[in-house]
Amino acid sequence: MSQQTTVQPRTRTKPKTERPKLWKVILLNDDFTPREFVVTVLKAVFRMNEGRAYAVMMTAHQKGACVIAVFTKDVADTKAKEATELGKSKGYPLFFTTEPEE
Ligand code: TYC
Repeated sequence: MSQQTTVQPRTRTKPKTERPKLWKVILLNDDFTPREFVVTVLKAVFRMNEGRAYAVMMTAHQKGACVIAVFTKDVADTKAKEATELGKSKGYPLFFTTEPEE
């Protein structure tokens, strides 16, 4: 008794997964928020150490804005909102915004 086996051509079953687009969180300068408060918010919300937080704050202070980090859209929006709210709760106009990476 002979057996026949048919070899099926391999077909791709694994769908290609697109990488989610990343979003930048950007810190904007203003004339009122105290420098030390900006540093505190960067440390609390973005888990930066003192040196990194100070450098980012000074870049925004001198250049008008500074990219802080990139995240998925949800995380970027949540962190930007949380950080902006911390300023608002103290009456400061501190503002964090988001934009998609190219
Ligand atoms: N420019 C503010 C001041 O001189 C400090 C500051 C820095 C505020 C960075 C916001 O994103 C900022 N007190």
